Amino acid sequence: MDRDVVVVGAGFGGINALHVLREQGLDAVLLERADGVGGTWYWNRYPGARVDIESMEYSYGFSDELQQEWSWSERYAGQPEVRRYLDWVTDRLGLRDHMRFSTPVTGASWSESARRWRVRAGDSETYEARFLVLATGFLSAPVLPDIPGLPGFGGDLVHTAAWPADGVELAGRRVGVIGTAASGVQVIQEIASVVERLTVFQRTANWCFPLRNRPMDPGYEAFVKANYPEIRRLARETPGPGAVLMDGRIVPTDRRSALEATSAERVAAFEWRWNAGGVHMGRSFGDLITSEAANDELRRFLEPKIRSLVHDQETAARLIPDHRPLTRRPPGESGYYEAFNRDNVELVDLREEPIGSVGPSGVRLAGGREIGLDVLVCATGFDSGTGAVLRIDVRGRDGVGLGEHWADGARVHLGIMTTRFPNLFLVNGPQSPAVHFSPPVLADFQSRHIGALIGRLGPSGVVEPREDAQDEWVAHLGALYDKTLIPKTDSWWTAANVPGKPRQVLNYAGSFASYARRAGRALDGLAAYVVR
Ligand code: NA7
Repeated sequence: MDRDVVVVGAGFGGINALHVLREQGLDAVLLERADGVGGTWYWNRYPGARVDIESMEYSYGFSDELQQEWSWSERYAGQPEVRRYLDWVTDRLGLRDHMRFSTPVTGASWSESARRWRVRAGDSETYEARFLVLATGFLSAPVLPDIPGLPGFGGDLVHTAAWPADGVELAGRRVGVIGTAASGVQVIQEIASVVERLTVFQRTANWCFPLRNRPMDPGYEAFVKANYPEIRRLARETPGPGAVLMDGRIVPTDRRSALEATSAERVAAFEWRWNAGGVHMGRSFGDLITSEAANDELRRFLEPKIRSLVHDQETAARLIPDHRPLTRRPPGESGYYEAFNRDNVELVDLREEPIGSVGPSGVRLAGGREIGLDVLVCATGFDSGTGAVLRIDVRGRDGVGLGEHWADGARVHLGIMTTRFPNLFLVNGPQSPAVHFSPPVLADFQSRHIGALIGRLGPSGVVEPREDAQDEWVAHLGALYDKTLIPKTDSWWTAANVPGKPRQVLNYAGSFASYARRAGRALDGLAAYVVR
Protein backbone atom coordinates (compact mmCIF):
# COMPACT_ATOMS: atom_id res chain seq x y z
CA MET A 1 0.00 0.00 0.00
CA ASP A 2 1.98 2.95 -1.28
CA ARG A 3 0.84 6.47 -0.38
CA ASP A 4 2.12 10.00 -0.34
CA VAL A 5 1.55 10.36 3.39
CA VAL A 6 0.84 8.22 6.43
CA VAL A 7 -0.53 10.18 9.40
CA VAL A 8 -0.50 8.46 12.79
CA GLY A 9 -3.11 9.41 15.38
CA ALA A 10 -6.73 10.57 15.08
CA GLY A 11 -6.75 13.30 17.71
CA PHE A 12 -7.00 17.03 17.12
CA GLY A 13 -3.57 17.00 15.43
CA GLY A 14 -3.94 14.01 13.11
CA ILE A 15 -7.44 14.90 11.92
CA ASN A 16 -6.22 18.39 11.06
CA ALA A 17 -3.11 17.12 9.27
CA LEU A 18 -5.09 14.55 7.26
CA HIS A 19 -7.54 17.23 6.18
CA VAL A 20 -4.89 19.78 5.16
CA LEU A 21 -2.71 17.31 3.29
CA ARG A 22 -5.62 15.71 1.46
CA GLU A 23 -6.95 19.15 0.50
CA GLN A 24 -3.54 19.76 -1.01
CA GLY A 25 -4.10 16.77 -3.28
CA LEU A 26 -1.88 14.31 -1.46
CA ASP A 27 -2.90 10.69 -1.06
CA ALA A 28 -2.90 10.48 2.73
CA VAL A 29 -4.12 7.75 5.05
CA LEU A 30 -4.44 7.96 8.83
CA LEU A 31 -3.68 5.04 11.15
CA GLU A 32 -5.15 4.98 14.65
CA ARG A 33 -4.79 2.40 17.42
CA ALA A 34 -8.24 3.13 18.93
CA ASP A 35 -11.49 2.07 17.28
CA GLY A 36 -12.58 5.68 16.79
CA VAL A 37 -11.36 9.25 16.58
CA GLY A 38 -10.55 11.47 19.55
CA GLY A 39 -6.95 10.80 20.58
CA THR A 40 -6.64 12.23 24.08
CA TRP A 41 -10.41 12.71 24.05
CA TYR A 42 -10.93 9.06 23.18
CA TRP A 43 -8.81 7.63 25.99
CA ASN A 44 -9.40 10.03 28.89
CA ARG A 45 -12.93 8.87 29.76
CA TYR A 46 -12.52 9.24 33.49
CA PRO A 47 -15.39 10.89 35.36
CA GLY A 48 -15.06 14.67 35.22
CA ALA A 49 -12.69 14.88 32.21
CA ARG A 50 -13.22 18.21 30.49
CA VAL A 51 -11.38 20.98 28.69
CA ASP A 52 -10.16 24.02 30.56
CA ILE A 53 -9.73 26.38 27.64
CA GLU A 54 -13.23 27.52 26.60
CA SER A 55 -14.63 25.13 23.99
CA MET A 56 -15.46 27.92 21.61
CA GLU A 57 -11.72 28.51 21.51
CA TYR A 58 -10.54 24.93 21.99
CA SER A 59 -11.92 23.90 18.60
CA TYR A 60 -10.91 24.14 14.96
CA GLY A 61 -10.72 27.64 13.55
CA PHE A 62 -9.59 26.73 10.03
CA SER A 63 -13.11 26.62 8.60
CA ASP A 64 -15.68 29.25 9.37
CA GLU A 65 -18.41 26.82 8.33
CA LEU A 66 -17.32 24.34 11.00
CA GLN A 67 -17.11 26.90 13.76
CA GLN A 68 -20.47 28.41 12.84
CA GLU A 69 -22.29 25.08 12.51
CA TRP A 70 -21.21 23.39 15.72
CA SER A 71 -22.83 24.32 19.04
CA TRP A 72 -21.21 23.55 22.37
CA SER A 73 -23.58 22.78 25.23
CA GLU A 74 -21.27 24.07 27.96
CA ARG A 75 -18.64 26.74 28.31
CA TYR A 76 -16.06 24.00 29.00
CA ALA A 77 -17.10 20.80 27.23
CA GLY A 78 -16.80 17.43 28.88
CA GLN A 79 -14.90 14.57 27.25
CA PRO A 80 -17.94 12.90 25.62
CA GLU A 81 -18.89 16.13 23.88
CA VAL A 82 -15.34 16.79 22.63
CA ARG A 83 -15.35 13.27 21.20
CA ARG A 84 -18.70 13.88 19.52
CA TYR A 85 -17.29 17.08 18.04
CA LEU A 86 -14.26 15.30 16.58
CA ASP A 87 -16.53 12.56 15.18
CA TRP A 88 -18.70 15.24 13.59
CA VAL A 89 -15.69 17.07 12.10
CA THR A 90 -14.34 13.80 10.71
CA ASP A 91 -17.59 13.10 8.86
CA ARG A 92 -18.26 16.70 7.92
CA LEU A 93 -14.85 16.85 6.19
CA GLY A 94 -15.28 13.41 4.62
CA LEU A 95 -12.19 12.01 6.34
CA ARG A 96 -13.46 8.74 7.77
CA ASP A 97 -12.83 6.72 4.59
CA HIS A 98 -9.17 7.68 4.84
CA MET A 99 -8.77 6.45 8.40
CA ARG A 100 -7.87 2.94 9.54
CA PHE A 101 -8.93 2.25 13.11
CA SER A 102 -7.71 -0.47 15.49
CA THR A 103 -4.42 -0.17 13.64
CA PRO A 104 -1.63 0.49 16.13
CA VAL A 105 1.61 1.59 14.51
CA THR A 106 4.51 -0.36 16.00
CA GLY A 107 7.40 0.72 13.83
CA ALA A 108 8.51 2.86 10.93
CA SER A 109 11.79 2.79 9.05
CA TRP A 110 13.23 5.03 6.39
CA SER A 111 14.57 3.41 3.25
CA GLU A 112 17.17 5.67 1.67
CA SER A 113 17.12 3.71 -1.61
CA ALA A 114 13.32 3.86 -1.95
CA ARG A 115 13.19 7.37 -0.40
CA ARG A 116 10.20 6.19 1.52
CA TRP A 117 8.94 5.31 4.97
CA ARG A 118 7.88 1.74 5.60
CA VAL A 119 5.33 1.75 8.41
CA ARG A 120 4.41 -1.40 10.33
CA ALA A 121 0.93 -1.46 11.82
CA GLY A 122 -1.49 -3.88 13.43
CA ASP A 123 -0.56 -7.55 13.24
CA SER A 124 1.12 -7.64 9.88
CA GLU A 125 0.18 -4.63 7.79
CA THR A 126 2.77 -2.51 6.04
CA TYR A 127 2.22 0.91 4.55
CA GLU A 128 4.74 2.70 2.36
CA ALA A 129 4.71 6.46 2.11
CA ARG A 130 6.98 9.30 1.10
CA PHE A 131 6.06 11.28 4.20
CA LEU A 132 5.25 10.25 7.74
CA VAL A 133 3.37 12.53 10.15
CA LEU A 134 3.33 11.49 13.80
CA ALA A 135 0.40 13.18 15.51
CA THR A 136 0.61 10.83 18.45
CA GLY A 137 -0.07 13.38 21.17
CA PHE A 138 1.97 15.27 23.74
CA LEU A 139 0.25 13.56 26.67
CA SER A 140 -0.72 10.11 25.46
CA ALA A 141 1.81 7.69 26.93
CA PRO A 142 0.39 7.05 30.43
CA VAL A 143 2.77 6.35 33.29
CA LEU A 144 1.87 4.14 36.26
CA PRO A 145 3.72 4.82 39.50
CA ASP A 146 6.54 2.50 40.44
CA ILE A 147 5.10 1.37 43.78
CA PRO A 148 5.95 -2.08 45.17
CA GLY A 149 3.03 -4.46 44.84
CA LEU A 150 0.92 -2.24 42.57
CA PRO A 151 0.26 -4.91 39.90
CA GLY A 152 -0.96 -7.26 42.63
CA PHE A 153 -3.78 -4.94 43.73
CA GLY A 154 -6.92 -7.09 43.96
CA GLY A 155 -9.52 -4.40 43.23
CA ASP A 156 -9.96 -2.28 40.11
CA LEU A 157 -6.67 -0.62 39.14
CA VAL A 158 -7.08 2.05 36.49
CA HIS A 159 -5.11 4.95 34.97
CA THR A 160 -7.18 8.03 34.12
CA ALA A 161 -5.97 7.93 30.51
CA ALA A 162 -6.85 4.25 30.07
CA TRP A 163 -10.30 4.38 31.63
CA PRO A 164 -12.39 1.36 30.54
CA ALA A 165 -15.05 2.20 27.95
CA ASP A 166 -17.74 0.53 30.03
CA GLY A 167 -16.70 2.49 33.13
CA VAL A 168 -15.63 1.51 36.62
CA GLU A 169 -18.13 0.91 39.43
CA LEU A 170 -17.53 3.68 41.97
CA ALA A 171 -20.81 4.17 43.83
CA GLY A 172 -20.61 2.99 47.41
CA ARG A 173 -17.02 1.78 47.06
CA ARG A 174 -13.74 2.68 48.77
CA VAL A 175 -11.67 4.54 46.23
CA GLY A 176 -8.08 5.81 46.32
CA VAL A 177 -6.69 8.38 43.87
CA ILE A 178 -2.94 8.80 43.43
CA GLY A 179 -2.12 12.14 41.80
CA THR A 180 -3.46 15.64 42.35
CA ALA A 181 -2.72 17.48 39.10
CA ALA A 182 -5.16 18.35 36.28
CA SER A 183 -6.62 14.83 35.86
CA GLY A 184 -6.59 13.94 39.57
CA VAL A 185 -8.34 17.18 40.51
CA GLN A 186 -11.08 16.56 37.93
CA VAL A 187 -11.71 12.98 39.00
CA ILE A 188 -11.56 13.74 42.75
CA GLN A 189 -14.09 16.57 42.66
CA GLU A 190 -16.42 14.51 40.44
CA ILE A 191 -16.49 11.28 42.44
CA ALA A 192 -16.23 12.58 46.02
CA SER A 193 -20.00 12.62 46.48
CA VAL A 194 -20.52 9.25 44.78
CA VAL A 195 -18.07 6.96 46.51
CA GLU A 196 -18.33 5.58 50.03
CA ARG A 197 -14.83 6.70 50.99
CA LEU A 198 -12.24 8.62 49.00
CA THR A 199 -8.56 8.66 49.93
CA VAL A 200 -6.49 11.20 48.02
CA PHE A 201 -2.77 10.45 47.90
CA GLN A 202 -1.02 13.77 47.26
CA ARG A 203 2.71 14.05 46.64
CA THR A 204 2.69 17.65 45.42
CA ALA A 205 -0.14 20.13 45.88
CA ASN A 206 -1.01 22.30 42.87
CA TRP A 207 -2.40 25.81 42.56
CA CYS A 208 -5.89 25.21 41.16
CA PHE A 209 -8.04 27.93 39.60
CA PRO A 210 -11.85 27.81 39.58
CA LEU A 211 -13.24 26.97 36.16
CA ARG A 212 -16.79 28.27 36.70
CA ASN A 213 -18.25 26.09 34.01
CA ARG A 214 -21.85 26.72 33.00
CA PRO A 215 -24.32 25.79 30.27
CA MET A 216 -23.73 27.66 27.03
CA ASP A 217 -25.65 30.90 26.94
CA PRO A 218 -27.16 31.42 23.45
CA GLY A 219 -26.33 35.13 23.55
CA TYR A 220 -22.70 34.38 24.36
CA GLU A 221 -22.52 31.75 21.62
CA ALA A 222 -23.87 34.25 19.10
CA PHE A 223 -21.38 36.88 20.30
CA VAL A 224 -18.41 34.53 19.86
CA LYS A 225 -19.61 33.31 16.47
CA ALA A 226 -20.01 36.88 15.25
CA ASN A 227 -16.51 37.74 16.47
CA TYR A 228 -14.64 34.60 15.47
CA PRO A 229 -12.24 36.30 13.02
CA GLU A 230 -11.08 38.69 15.75
CA ILE A 231 -10.95 35.96 18.42
CA ARG A 232 -8.91 33.59 16.26
CA ARG A 233 -6.59 36.40 15.20
CA LEU A 234 -6.01 37.48 18.79
CA ALA A 235 -5.46 33.88 19.87
CA ARG A 236 -2.64 33.68 17.33
CA GLU A 237 -1.17 37.10 18.01
CA THR A 238 -1.51 37.55 21.76
CA PRO A 239 1.75 36.87 23.59
CA GLY A 240 1.58 33.93 25.99
CA PRO A 241 -1.06 31.22 26.00
CA GLY A 242 -3.53 31.94 23.27
CA ALA A 243 -6.83 31.89 25.13
CA VAL A 244 -8.56 35.23 24.84
CA LEU A 245 -12.15 34.50 25.90
CA MET A 246 -12.88 35.38 29.47
CA ASP A 247 -16.11 36.04 31.31
CA GLY A 248 -18.05 36.61 28.10
CA ARG A 249 -15.54 39.05 26.68
CA ILE A 250 -12.46 39.15 24.50
CA VAL A 251 -9.62 39.92 26.87
CA PRO A 252 -6.06 40.27 25.60
CA THR A 253 -3.21 39.70 28.06
CA ASP A 254 -2.31 42.70 30.21
CA ARG A 255 1.39 43.27 29.52
CA ARG A 256 1.86 45.58 32.51
CA SER A 257 4.11 44.53 35.38
CA ALA A 258 2.17 43.41 38.43
CA LEU A 259 4.50 45.64 40.41
CA GLU A 260 3.54 48.77 38.46
CA ALA A 261 -0.07 48.37 39.55
CA THR A 262 -1.17 49.62 42.94
CA SER A 263 -1.96 46.97 45.47
CA ALA A 264 -5.70 47.59 45.03
CA GLU A 265 -5.47 47.36 41.22
CA ARG A 266 -3.48 44.15 41.48
CA VAL A 267 -5.92 42.47 43.81
CA ALA A 268 -8.85 43.65 41.69
CA ALA A 269 -7.25 42.15 38.56
CA PHE A 270 -6.60 38.82 40.30
CA GLU A 271 -10.05 38.82 41.88
CA TRP A 272 -11.73 39.49 38.56
CA ARG A 273 -10.00 36.54 36.89
CA TRP A 274 -10.62 34.30 39.90
CA ASN A 275 -14.34 35.06 39.66
CA ALA A 276 -14.46 34.96 35.86
CA GLY A 277 -13.06 31.44 35.89
CA GLY A 278 -10.49 29.61 33.79
CA VAL A 279 -6.82 28.75 34.11
CA HIS A 280 -5.47 32.01 32.72
CA MET A 281 -4.59 33.87 35.88
CA GLY A 282 -1.10 34.20 34.39
CA ARG A 283 -2.45 36.65 31.87
CA SER A 284 -3.45 39.24 34.48
CA PHE A 285 -0.01 40.84 34.23
CA GLY A 286 3.01 40.50 31.98
CA ASP A 287 5.60 39.41 34.53
CA LEU A 288 3.94 36.89 36.86
CA ILE A 289 6.00 34.09 35.37
CA THR A 290 9.26 36.03 35.04
CA SER A 291 9.54 38.11 38.21
CA GLU A 292 9.79 36.51 41.64
CA ALA A 293 8.40 39.64 43.29
CA ALA A 294 5.38 39.74 40.93
CA ASN A 295 4.84 36.01 41.39
CA ASP A 296 4.95 36.47 45.19
CA GLU A 297 2.00 38.86 44.86
CA LEU A 298 -0.05 36.19 43.13
CA ARG A 299 0.87 33.65 45.80
CA ARG A 300 -0.23 36.15 48.47
CA PHE A 301 -3.60 36.39 46.72
CA LEU A 302 -4.07 32.64 46.24
CA GLU A 303 -3.14 31.27 49.66
CA PRO A 304 -6.08 32.84 51.53
CA LYS A 305 -8.43 31.59 48.81
CA ILE A 306 -7.48 27.99 49.60
CA ARG A 307 -7.66 28.64 53.33
CA SER A 308 -11.16 30.09 52.98
CA LEU A 309 -12.46 27.19 50.88
CA VAL A 310 -11.15 24.39 53.10
CA HIS A 311 -12.60 24.20 56.62
CA ASP A 312 -9.89 22.17 58.33
CA GLN A 313 -6.83 24.42 58.36
CA GLU A 314 -4.33 21.54 58.64
CA THR A 315 -5.78 20.10 55.45
CA ALA A 316 -5.74 23.57 53.86
CA ALA A 317 -2.05 23.92 54.71
CA ARG A 318 -1.33 20.61 52.98
CA LEU A 319 -3.24 21.79 49.89
CA ILE A 320 -1.12 24.95 49.60
CA PRO A 321 1.76 24.24 47.21
CA ASP A 322 5.44 24.86 47.94
CA HIS A 323 6.25 25.76 44.35
CA ARG A 324 5.50 29.10 42.73
CA PRO A 325 2.11 29.61 41.05
CA LEU A 326 2.16 29.20 37.24
CA THR A 327 5.43 27.24 37.19
CA ARG A 328 3.44 24.03 36.62
CA ARG A 329 0.29 23.40 34.63
CA PRO A 330 -2.48 24.88 36.83
CA PRO A 331 -5.49 22.55 37.16
CA GLY A 332 -8.94 24.04 36.63
CA GLU A 333 -11.23 23.10 39.50
CA SER A 334 -14.94 22.98 40.23
CA GLY A 335 -15.46 22.10 43.88
CA TYR A 336 -12.06 20.46 44.37
CA TYR A 337 -11.13 22.28 47.55
CA GLU A 338 -14.65 21.85 48.95
CA ALA A 339 -14.39 18.09 48.42
CA PHE A 340 -11.99 18.01 51.37
CA ASN A 341 -14.74 19.37 53.62
CA ARG A 342 -16.68 16.13 53.19
CA ASP A 343 -16.54 13.50 55.94
CA ASN A 344 -15.90 10.72 53.44
CA VAL A 345 -12.76 12.33 51.92
CA GLU A 346 -9.28 12.06 53.41
CA LEU A 347 -6.12 13.74 52.17
CA VAL A 348 -2.96 11.71 52.69
CA ASP A 349 0.12 13.86 52.25
CA LEU A 350 2.75 11.50 50.87
CA ARG A 351 5.53 13.78 52.04
CA GLU A 352 4.47 13.06 55.61
CA GLU A 353 3.26 9.50 55.08
CA PRO A 354 4.73 7.89 51.92
CA ILE A 355 3.14 4.82 50.38
CA GLY A 356 5.11 1.76 51.45
CA SER A 357 3.42 -0.77 49.20
CA VAL A 358 0.19 -1.81 47.58
CA GLY A 359 -1.30 -5.15 48.51
CA PRO A 360 -4.29 -7.11 47.23
CA SER A 361 -6.70 -5.23 49.49
CA GLY A 362 -5.31 -1.71 49.50
CA VAL A 363 -2.45 0.62 50.30
CA ARG A 364 -0.02 0.24 53.18
CA LEU A 365 1.63 3.51 54.20
CA ALA A 366 5.30 3.47 55.22
CA GLY A 367 4.29 4.14 58.83
CA GLY A 368 2.24 0.93 58.85
CA ARG A 369 -1.28 2.33 58.40
CA GLU A 370 -3.45 0.18 56.08
CA ILE A 371 -6.05 1.80 53.82
CA GLY A 372 -8.52 -0.73 52.39
CA LEU A 373 -9.55 0.04 48.81
CA ASP A 374 -11.89 -1.42 46.19
CA VAL A 375 -10.66 0.88 43.41
CA LEU A 376 -7.26 2.51 42.93
CA VAL A 377 -7.16 5.34 40.38
CA CYS A 378 -3.75 6.41 39.11
CA ALA A 379 -3.97 9.99 37.89
CA THR A 380 -0.21 9.83 37.62
CA GLY A 381 0.39 11.51 34.30
CA PHE A 382 2.32 10.84 31.14
CA ASP A 383 5.71 10.42 29.58
CA SER A 384 5.14 13.83 28.06
CA GLY A 385 6.19 15.10 24.67
CA THR A 386 8.48 12.29 23.59
CA GLY A 387 6.76 9.28 25.19
CA ALA A 388 4.25 8.45 22.48
CA VAL A 389 6.69 8.75 19.57
CA LEU A 390 9.37 6.77 21.37
CA ARG A 391 6.94 3.92 22.03
CA ILE A 392 7.04 3.41 18.24
CA ASP A 393 10.25 1.91 16.86
CA VAL A 394 11.12 4.75 14.48
CA ARG A 395 14.35 4.35 12.48
CA GLY A 396 15.80 7.07 10.30
CA ARG A 397 18.84 7.25 8.01
CA ASP A 398 21.42 4.47 8.53
CA GLY A 399 18.90 2.66 10.73
CA VAL A 400 19.38 5.04 13.65
CA GLY A 401 16.61 4.70 16.25
CA LEU A 402 14.82 7.77 17.52
CA GLY A 403 15.41 6.67 21.11
CA GLU A 404 19.16 6.50 20.47
CA HIS A 405 19.10 9.80 18.54
CA TRP A 406 17.40 11.48 21.49
CA ALA A 407 19.27 9.61 24.22
CA ASP A 408 20.36 12.90 25.82
CA GLY A 409 17.03 14.59 25.15
CA ALA A 410 14.84 15.39 22.17
CA ARG A 411 16.00 17.92 19.58
CA VAL A 412 13.17 18.94 17.29
CA HIS A 413 13.38 21.93 14.99
CA LEU A 414 10.23 24.04 15.50
CA GLY A 415 8.83 20.98 17.26
CA ILE A 416 8.22 19.55 13.77
CA MET A 417 11.35 17.83 12.37
CA THR A 418 14.50 16.22 13.69
CA THR A 419 17.78 15.64 11.84
CA ARG A 420 18.53 12.16 10.41
CA PHE A 421 14.80 11.44 10.06
CA PRO A 422 13.99 12.61 6.53
CA ASN A 423 10.40 13.43 5.58
CA LEU A 424 9.23 12.78 9.15
CA PHE A 425 7.01 15.42 10.75
CA LEU A 426 5.52 15.81 14.21
CA VAL A 427 2.29 17.66 15.04
CA ASN A 428 1.78 19.06 18.56
CA GLY A 429 5.06 17.38 19.45
CA PRO A 430 7.97 18.08 21.79
CA GLN A 431 9.69 21.47 21.57
CA SER A 432 6.68 23.04 19.93
CA PRO A 433 4.27 25.59 21.47
CA ALA A 434 1.74 22.76 22.15
CA VAL A 435 1.81 23.11 25.91
CA HIS A 436 1.79 26.86 26.33
CA PHE A 437 -0.67 27.40 23.52
CA SER A 438 -3.98 26.03 22.23
CA PRO A 439 -3.31 22.63 20.60
CA PRO A 440 -6.05 22.85 17.94
CA VAL A 441 -4.73 26.19 16.69
CA LEU A 442 -1.17 24.90 16.66
CA ALA A 443 -2.17 21.68 14.87
CA ASP A 444 -3.60 23.67 11.99
CA PHE A 445 -0.58 25.95 11.76
CA GLN A 446 1.87 23.03 11.80
CA SER A 447 -0.20 21.00 9.32
CA ARG A 448 -0.08 23.91 6.89
CA HIS A 449 3.65 24.41 7.49
CA ILE A 450 4.21 20.72 6.69
CA GLY A 451 1.98 21.00 3.62
CA ALA A 452 3.92 24.06 2.41
CA LEU A 453 7.24 22.31 2.93
CA ILE A 454 6.07 19.23 1.04
CA GLY A 455 4.76 21.49 -1.71
CA ARG A 456 8.24 22.96 -2.22
CA LEU A 457 10.04 19.67 -2.54
CA GLY A 458 9.02 18.67 -6.03
CA PRO A 459 7.97 15.14 -6.90
CA SER A 460 10.77 13.22 -5.18
CA GLY A 461 12.57 15.61 -2.81
CA VAL A 462 13.73 14.55 0.62
CA VAL A 463 13.96 17.06 3.45
CA GLU A 464 15.61 17.32 6.87
CA PRO A 465 16.22 20.29 9.10
CA ARG A 466 19.73 21.73 9.06
CA GLU A 467 21.71 20.74 12.12
CA ASP A 468 22.59 24.36 12.90
CA ALA A 469 18.96 25.48 12.56
CA GLN A 470 17.92 22.77 14.97
CA ASP A 471 20.70 23.65 17.44
CA GLU A 472 19.67 27.29 17.26
CA TRP A 473 16.02 26.37 17.90
CA VAL A 474 16.82 24.20 20.90
CA ALA A 475 19.08 26.92 22.36
CA HIS A 476 16.30 29.44 21.80
CA LEU A 477 13.83 27.25 23.74
CA GLY A 478 16.26 27.06 26.64
CA ALA A 479 16.87 30.82 26.59
CA LEU A 480 13.13 31.50 26.66
CA TYR A 481 12.56 29.12 29.59
CA ASP A 482 15.53 30.62 31.44
CA LYS A 483 13.77 33.99 31.42
CA THR A 484 10.91 32.40 33.37
CA LEU A 485 10.58 30.85 36.81
CA ILE A 486 9.52 27.52 35.26
CA PRO A 487 12.88 25.67 35.18
CA LYS A 488 13.16 25.82 38.98
CA THR A 489 10.06 23.63 39.42
CA ASP A 490 9.81 19.91 38.67
CA SER A 491 6.94 18.73 36.47
CA TRP A 492 6.22 17.25 33.06
CA TRP A 493 6.83 20.74 31.65
CA THR A 494 10.52 20.22 32.44
CA ALA A 495 10.49 16.48 31.70
CA ALA A 496 11.15 15.95 35.40
CA ASN A 497 8.18 13.68 36.14
CA VAL A 498 9.48 10.38 34.76
CA PRO A 499 12.37 8.71 36.59
CA GLY A 500 15.41 8.38 34.31
CA LYS A 501 14.11 10.73 31.61
CA PRO A 502 16.63 13.43 30.68
CA ARG A 503 15.49 16.73 32.18
CA GLN A 504 15.17 19.18 29.32
CA VAL A 505 13.09 21.95 27.83
CA LEU A 506 10.23 20.28 25.97
CA ASN A 507 8.17 23.39 25.30
CA TYR A 508 8.35 26.64 23.42
CA ALA A 509 7.42 29.43 25.81
CA GLY A 510 7.48 32.37 23.42
CA SER A 511 4.53 34.01 21.73
CA PHE A 512 2.78 32.26 18.91
CA ALA A 513 3.38 35.27 16.68
CA SER A 514 7.16 34.84 17.13
CA TYR A 515 6.83 31.11 16.47
CA ALA A 516 4.94 31.80 13.26
CA ARG A 517 7.61 34.30 12.17
CA ARG A 518 10.39 31.80 12.79
CA ALA A 519 8.50 29.09 10.93
CA GLY A 520 7.97 31.50 8.03
CA ARG A 521 11.68 32.35 7.91
CA ALA A 522 12.55 28.63 7.94
CA LEU A 523 10.35 28.07 4.89
CA ASP A 524 11.64 31.16 3.11
CA GLY A 525 14.03 29.78 0.50
CA LEU A 526 13.97 26.60 2.61
CA ALA A 527 16.63 28.36 4.70
CA ALA A 528 16.41 25.97 7.66
CA TYR A 529 16.34 22.77 5.61
CA VAL A 530 18.58 20.45 3.64
CA VAL A 531 16.77 19.21 0.55
CA ARG A 532 18.12 16.52 -1.71
P1 NA7 B 1 0.43 15.24 35.69
O1 NA7 B 1 0.25 16.68 35.55
O2 NA7 B 1 1.72 14.64 35.26
O3 NA7 B 1 0.15 14.83 37.22
C1 NA7 B 1 0.43 13.58 37.72
C2 NA7 B 1 0.11 13.54 39.19
O4 NA7 B 1 0.42 12.25 39.69
C3 NA7 B 1 0.91 14.54 40.01
O5 NA7 B 1 0.12 14.98 41.07
C4 NA7 B 1 2.06 13.69 40.48
O6 NA7 B 1 2.70 14.14 41.63
C5 NA7 B 1 1.36 12.39 40.76
N1 NA7 B 1 2.26 11.25 40.76
C6 NA7 B 1 2.96 10.75 39.72
N2 NA7 B 1 3.69 9.70 40.11
C7 NA7 B 1 3.45 9.53 41.42
C8 NA7 B 1 3.91 8.61 42.39
N3 NA7 B 1 4.79 7.65 42.07
N4 NA7 B 1 3.47 8.73 43.65
C9 NA7 B 1 2.59 9.71 43.95
N5 NA7 B 1 2.12 10.61 43.10
C10 NA7 B 1 2.55 10.52 41.85
O7 NA7 B 1 -0.74 14.45 34.90
P2 NA7 B 1 -2.27 14.82 34.68
O8 NA7 B 1 -2.87 13.67 33.98
O9 NA7 B 1 -2.91 15.27 35.93
O10 NA7 B 1 -2.23 16.05 33.74
C11 NA7 B 1 -1.55 15.99 32.51
C12 NA7 B 1 -2.07 17.02 31.58
O11 NA7 B 1 -3.12 16.44 30.81
C13 NA7 B 1 -2.73 18.19 32.16
O12 NA7 B 1 -1.89 19.14 32.63
C14 NA7 B 1 -3.58 18.69 31.02
O13 NA7 B 1 -2.78 19.44 30.12
C15 NA7 B 1 -4.02 17.46 30.40
P3 NA7 B 1 4.02 15.09 41.51
O14 NA7 B 1 3.47 16.42 41.11
O15 NA7 B 1 4.88 14.49 40.43
O16 NA7 B 1 4.64 15.06 42.82
